[in-house]
Amino acid sequence: MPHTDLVLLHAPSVYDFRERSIMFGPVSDLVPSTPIFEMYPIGFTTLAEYMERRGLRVRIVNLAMHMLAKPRFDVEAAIRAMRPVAFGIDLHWLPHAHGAIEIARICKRLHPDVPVVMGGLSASYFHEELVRYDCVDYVVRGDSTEEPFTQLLFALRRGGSVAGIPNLTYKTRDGSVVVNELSWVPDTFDHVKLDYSFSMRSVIRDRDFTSALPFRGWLGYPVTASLVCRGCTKQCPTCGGSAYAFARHFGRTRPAFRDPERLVADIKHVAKHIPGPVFVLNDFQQAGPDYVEAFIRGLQRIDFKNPIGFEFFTPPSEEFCAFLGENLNDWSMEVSCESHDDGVRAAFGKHYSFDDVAASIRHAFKHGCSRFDLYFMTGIPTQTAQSVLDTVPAVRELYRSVGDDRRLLAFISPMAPFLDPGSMVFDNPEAYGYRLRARTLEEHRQLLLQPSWKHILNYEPDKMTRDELVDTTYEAALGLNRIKGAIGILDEATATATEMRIEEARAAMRRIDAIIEDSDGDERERRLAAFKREIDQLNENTVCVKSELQWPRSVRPTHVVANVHLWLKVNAEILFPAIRRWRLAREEGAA
Ligand code: B12
Ligand code: SF4
Repeated sequence: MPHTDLVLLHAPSVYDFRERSIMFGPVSDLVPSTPIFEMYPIGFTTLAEYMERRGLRVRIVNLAMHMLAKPRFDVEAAIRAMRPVAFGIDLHWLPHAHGAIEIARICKRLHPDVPVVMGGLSASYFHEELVRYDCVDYVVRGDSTEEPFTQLLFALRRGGSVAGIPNLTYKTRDGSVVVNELSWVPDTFDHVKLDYSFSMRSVIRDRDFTSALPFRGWLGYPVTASLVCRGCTKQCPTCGGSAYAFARHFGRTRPAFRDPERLVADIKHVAKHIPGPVFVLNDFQQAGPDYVEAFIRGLQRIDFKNPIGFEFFTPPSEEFCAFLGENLNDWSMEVSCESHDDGVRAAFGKHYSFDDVAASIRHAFKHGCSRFDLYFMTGIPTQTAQSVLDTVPAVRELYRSVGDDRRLLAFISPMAPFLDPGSMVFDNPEAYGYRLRARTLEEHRQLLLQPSWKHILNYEPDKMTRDELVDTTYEAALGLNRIKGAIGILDEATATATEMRIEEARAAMRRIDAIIEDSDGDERERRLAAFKREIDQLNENTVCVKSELQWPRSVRPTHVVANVHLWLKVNAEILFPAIRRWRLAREEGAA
């Protein structure tokens, strides 16, 4: 391996998931990952490309993906073979609390002299607790760590002081914790590249395809995400990425938007190389009408052909849908309305009616929207078990009101495994009708090892028990599955298979409860272990199948040409490093 300054490691959510019997449940059914959350933060690519422009050498190794892909993949052997200046491990999503710390422990044990650096939103929230673990040397806080982390790496390389590095939490030799100011919080999102070029080049350069894969199954469904901003203008009370959470814990008082022309260029670059749909996250309407105009006209100018999907925080108006229809070829949208009940939705901080949702769906379809994904959630403030069950007839009625249009896809899933740290509810649970089952990082680590998602949940709402939450989530999912089967969105075989899986998952949850009730210690472990194969099969695709989330794609000859061209360029850079230096200097000048 050539000299590497930084190896960025992404851990599975639970390190030894291959040995443990844990019924993770439908925690990741509505994202592309499996329940071990193998997707690494997009920020790995912004960190890597920013650092490479400054002359550092960075490698991303997706350990979670390797462990999924090869049941015998030897994590320790892989880490032992690495010799970077520092290891970086993300603890961005709290569900990685177990895996991330176990990987840090392995790094420290095998390479006691190599510093371990952690970061991400959860690491930032729990920074003082995290840095006290023996295996962690530094935490770089905040939503934008490219510059401070680069400064840290240069300081580590030359053995210099870290006292002046912004956003850094660290331990001194005597073990005391120092918290530097969280002052590197850029106003814009323009200092980085978000066009996947680092990942594409690194596949060819490092000959490690698995590490670059964002999630299992990506090759069959190569979806990519484009990001409009860092931060959010909304105040959803359970969200650790809300305006409140950013202001209170991550030093950001307003979102940092990406220049719309850069966003268009990102999307154009992705589409040149990758045939899949592009998903634009973080509602671009937040940035105001001029941004909307510039972005959509930009997509029109490049005559964007791949399917493109947008996340919207509120149901779009007719005028807006018409504007999208006039300018785009193949567009879809996604809205999370959380509940059919206007009161529950308002308690979640979303102030629009279910009638507004229905109207927006009709407008979207009238103006050519390819599909409209509508998300519902269980476990949210003020929601009762009955309210969850009432979602089903309300959704049936909604389908009727749009003429049973098969382009509408409704989904339901639980707020799981965790209520987000840093959210308003996490900071003040009683005010929102919640009891927290874990507060500290260590408590969350321990929860992740519980045998089922009911036991892993870090909260219990006042209005329903965890048993009711689990049971009504499965019941509502059955209801939505039947509706989609009846309308013909799902073929009979798929709808029947999903129904069976939900029923089996429910039965498995009951069986786990029974094991917990009448056994403990080794006996309990033995009985759970005997059940592992079944549990593993039920852990994926419970409330729906991943293919339901997928939009169509098409490979064109231009993709093949573009990728062969890139392959040649990267290999030329390996043979002639001066070419690479010239490119990085040019990119740095353009940034
Ligand atoms: C985009 C997004 C997604 C995308 C993920 C795309 C991706 N690969 O990153 C999708 C939709 C797939 C997703 C899924 C999930 N998400 Co999400 N997501 C977001 C969102 C909307 C924006 C994040 C973003 O734009 N980041 C910008 C990118 C460029 O930066 P970054 O990746 O964060 O990385 C920077 C820093 O975090 C830090 N950093 C990251 N890693 C490391 C490592 C080191 C060593 C260092 C030093 C720094 C560092 O530095 C990076 C560079 O500056 C936020 C909400 C928000 N408003 O922020 C929620 C959010 C991050 N997601 C959240 C959650 C809970 C999830 C899920 C667990 C939900 C679920 N149960 O399925 C899954 C996990 C998926 C997985 N890992 O497999 C929570 C996290 C709360 C928490 N603290 O745990 C958030 C805050 C809000 C929410 N509820 O949605 N998510
Ligand atoms: S859940 Fe709400 S607060 Fe969180 S990122 Fe989405 S819109 Fe913003």
